[in-house]
Amino acid sequence: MATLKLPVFLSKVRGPNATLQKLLQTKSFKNALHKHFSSKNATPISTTAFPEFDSLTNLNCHEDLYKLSLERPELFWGKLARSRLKWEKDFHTVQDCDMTQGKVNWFLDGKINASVNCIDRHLVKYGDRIALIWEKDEPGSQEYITYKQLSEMVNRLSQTLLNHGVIRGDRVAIYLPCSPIAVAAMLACTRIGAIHSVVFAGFSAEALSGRILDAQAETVITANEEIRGGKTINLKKHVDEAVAKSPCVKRVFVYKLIDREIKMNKLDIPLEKAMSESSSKCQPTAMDSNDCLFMLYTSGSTGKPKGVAHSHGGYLTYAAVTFKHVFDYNEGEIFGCLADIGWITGHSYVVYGPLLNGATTVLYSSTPTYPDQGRYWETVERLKINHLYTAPTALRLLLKAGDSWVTKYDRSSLRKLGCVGEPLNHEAFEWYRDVVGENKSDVIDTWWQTETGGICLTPRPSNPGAEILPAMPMRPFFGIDPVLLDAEGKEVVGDDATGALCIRKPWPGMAYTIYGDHNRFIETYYQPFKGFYFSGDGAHRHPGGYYQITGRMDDVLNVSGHRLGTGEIENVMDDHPAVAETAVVGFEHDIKGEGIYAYIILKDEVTDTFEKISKELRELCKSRLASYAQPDIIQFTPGLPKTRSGKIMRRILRKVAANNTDDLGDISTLADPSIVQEIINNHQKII
Ligand code: 6R9
Repeated sequence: MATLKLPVFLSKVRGPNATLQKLLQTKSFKNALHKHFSSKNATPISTTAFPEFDSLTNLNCHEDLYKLSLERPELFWGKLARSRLKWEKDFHTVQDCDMTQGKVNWFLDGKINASVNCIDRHLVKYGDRIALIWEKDEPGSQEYITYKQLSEMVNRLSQTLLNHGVIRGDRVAIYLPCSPIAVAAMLACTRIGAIHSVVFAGFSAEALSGRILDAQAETVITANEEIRGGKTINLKKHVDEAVAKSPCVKRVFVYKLIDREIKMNKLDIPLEKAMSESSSKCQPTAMDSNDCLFMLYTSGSTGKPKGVAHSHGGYLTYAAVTFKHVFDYNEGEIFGCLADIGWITGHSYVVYGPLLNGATTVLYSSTPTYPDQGRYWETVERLKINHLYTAPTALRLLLKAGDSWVTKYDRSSLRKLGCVGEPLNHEAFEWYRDVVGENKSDVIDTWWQTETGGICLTPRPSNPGAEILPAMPMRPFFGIDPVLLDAEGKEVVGDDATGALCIRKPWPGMAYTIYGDHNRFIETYYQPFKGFYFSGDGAHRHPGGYYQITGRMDDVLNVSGHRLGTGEIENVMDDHPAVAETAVVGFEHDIKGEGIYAYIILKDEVTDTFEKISKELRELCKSRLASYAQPDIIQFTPGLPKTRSGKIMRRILRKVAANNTDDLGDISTLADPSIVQEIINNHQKII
């Protein structure tokens, strides 16, 4: 077999990370570690959490069950898949995966339908239970949808799809905001075996048509308009533009989310009318466990977006089990994942995870700051949310607004505070825990990806008294065997190690291909480190075996031969009292190879001069990290170029830092493209 060339950025993974080591010497880390080691390490397993394993008498603690999940995956996942899901036909083999070839097959020969699992099987006992709470843009205008009502919507919609010629295996693009009709559209596809491809409704027409074309989708489901943050957004206009560039489209279902007439085109079908004319009963199609359930394009901050594809049995099992045990969800609780359904977080923890567990899930379709910065907390009080799951970027934004926005609302319903999407810095972690949660709720930093299907690292998977250390996802979920590898592909061992974060053993939530490009799937995830799934992230393993994400491997800087995670520098500067948010990139430096360029957003009320704050920031980096970790250039900016899912598009920051702004590439997926020009203008002032 030919030797494979490692991607260029992997050459940066070498040796222990000196900077991170220094960070570990800080007081807050030492205190946390001390607390951890002075407490009991093994934690008793909650016996009610896993009735499937009652008969196994040798399971005494969480660690025993984790060990079982790795050593006997057939037993572990086989039992859970059978007891947590309803199968039309039982599977004969739990898995047939080969990590050396990127071959993924789960629950072979099993037949299953996702909508039956999310809805039908709850109807007899829980038909009148609230399935969805639609938190609309105006506070107080929420709508409640029961499982019975959702069932009728899904049946009529799936029958509508069939009536108009959509068949099993067809790709259906869904361009809708987080709303009951969007959830119904996803589940209607699954009922008839069509593959949904949800495209975030904030994406441009160009981004939408790129995804429609890649999937060769013949059907689009959209709405006339939506209102978000008090502003009306004309979704149909984007769809019209996209469809004009996508000859594969044969039909466009248009739902009237806002009561206003719009111009209908030749391919358009009014969805309400079509649904009212369709039967309220639609026979579900039994799908093969390894048929495609959905595809979802990754954020596309680099290269052409990838249509990450998930299959039925594996994904559904993993979504159901992680939802229940990561958040320790109890029947009757209200789960408030504030992500949009356009992202994997919305798929797994707004739609599939909650509905598979018969939970009540919130569909949040406003912004974090509409009508003011208290919106999240007012929503928690009004809806009595028990589990809140959001992103660090939102937390940092709200932290900046001040505590009074939080404390004026009653948050006593909150039991778990989850977080996902990027590293949760210490300041945001502490604020979430102490101010939002009043020190009464667990803060759960969860690490996972579109490709992993569900949460892989999480502090407390049904593991009651387990210690939670600040700002890291810590422990692997059941069945997840994380490994750190160096540039040569050698495992970095020990409890104080840094490397490329890979996963050694198959787990049910893993994606099985990139739609239409299986080679790219293998090249991206399975070739960099033969025999392992490569996440693209770096991680540090702390004493106790706890994982902390150091950031994307492609965001690692090499300054004077020292490796520095941009996230590490950002974390330190985020702690400065005047700073709201930071982003660090590398730029070509004559002497050091790579220099550090820091973009800083200050809090609103700051009165100190830029000079004074710059000096303090450099001092902070020097004292907390190392002398070489001080930014060479600091640019104060009113905002950062963020994708609509809140990820900073560092590619743009790198180009501005390199003074190379002629070709910034596609910026249409940014939440606010105008910020780019402001950053360029400020940059010119700095030089
Ligand atoms: C679920 C989701 C995946 C990338 C991932 C990593 C970053 C996610 C994180 C985190 C640090 C966490 N990421 N969770 N980084 N700590 N808890 O976000 O999926 O949109 O595919 O992004 O997000 O870099 O590789 P996705």
